[in-house]
Amino acid sequence: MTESIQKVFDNFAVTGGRVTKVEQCYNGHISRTFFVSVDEGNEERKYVMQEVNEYVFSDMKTLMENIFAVTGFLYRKAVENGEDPSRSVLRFYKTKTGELYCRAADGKPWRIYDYIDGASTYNSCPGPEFFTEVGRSFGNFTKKLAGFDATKLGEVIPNFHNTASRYQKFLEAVEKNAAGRKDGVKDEIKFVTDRKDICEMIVKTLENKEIPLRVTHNDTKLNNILIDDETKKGICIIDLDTIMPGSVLYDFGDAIRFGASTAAEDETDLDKVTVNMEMFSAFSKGYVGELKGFITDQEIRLLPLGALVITLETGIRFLTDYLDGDRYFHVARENHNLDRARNQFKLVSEMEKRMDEMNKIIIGYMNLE
Ligand code: GN1
Ligand code: MG
Repeated sequence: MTESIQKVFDNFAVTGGRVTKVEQCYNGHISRTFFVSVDEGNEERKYVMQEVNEYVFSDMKTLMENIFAVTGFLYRKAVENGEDPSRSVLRFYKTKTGELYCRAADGKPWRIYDYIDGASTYNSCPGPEFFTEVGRSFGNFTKKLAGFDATKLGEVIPNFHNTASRYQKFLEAVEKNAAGRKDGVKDEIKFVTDRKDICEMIVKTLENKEIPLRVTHNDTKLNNILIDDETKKGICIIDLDTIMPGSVLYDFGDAIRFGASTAAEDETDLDKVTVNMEMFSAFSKGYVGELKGFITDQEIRLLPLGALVITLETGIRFLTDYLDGDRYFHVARENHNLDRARNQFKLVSEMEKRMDEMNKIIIGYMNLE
């Protein structure tokens, strides 16, 4: 591994040196991520190197142009605000020939950025205060991006959070039955088709301009934020691949789907899967607190719907991929995508029971001065 990573590393316009250690990070479901230590002569430095999944990101050029544009914008903003950009913005490097990524000998695309020391990602939430801070950080990210010119962004994955179109693609996958798995998932298919209306709710409110499109992150899982090890503050938002015009409902919703669930996304004991309302409230406090007065009241009112819709959408995506034969999300075991889908559907049912309670919590934060 070290040798092949070294070859890729040597393409980039970094100080350069000998790769001494490579650790794989298994958090993401899409790309392959490695923490790479390099002996640069007088110092040891660490980088993050990623092999991007081109099945998911078919337009590498646009993807990387987006990332350089967004990180450049955030860098300038951090400097203006007197923040240290080396800890609050990912710093990507071009190749020695000025390209935004390079290709390894096997043709796969790679990119590199500085590793930020003294900070960690989390796959489960240690406590409510921590989750309030995560909510504040994601809210703040949306705020910062408000000044970013959305016309500079290419749509890397068209209709990424268009839940109605996800529903249609799901029906096509059922029809196609590419992996011959349809008969084993009749109950799950029914769970989805029973909720066709829910899939259309946010799309409609965006279409009729009840809520606006904003530049959003679109993948606000808890493990896409770096938390400072000492201060426990959110310092840097990572995984910038899906920054596109979207809705705060999805960003809020995805953070709840992952961070306020009482179990991991692929937990198979469904009795363990529900929404932790204390966590829901904690995140809402940070998110609404940061964005109140900045986003519209209607957006705030609809945030709980975001949690429900994105959880359903994510379940639909896992089930679609299961039906397609596991082509999109990395799987580590048999039926992994099906386990994930069932888990998300259980969470949807739990959220459905608590919509009133969630709405009340949100209204409470909305009215706080
Ligand atoms: C993927 O790459 P990762 O693991 O942060 C996916 C998200 C899903 C998530 C489900 C580009 O995110 O949309 O919500 O898995 N990213 C893409 O865990 O499809
Ligand atoms: Mg990620």
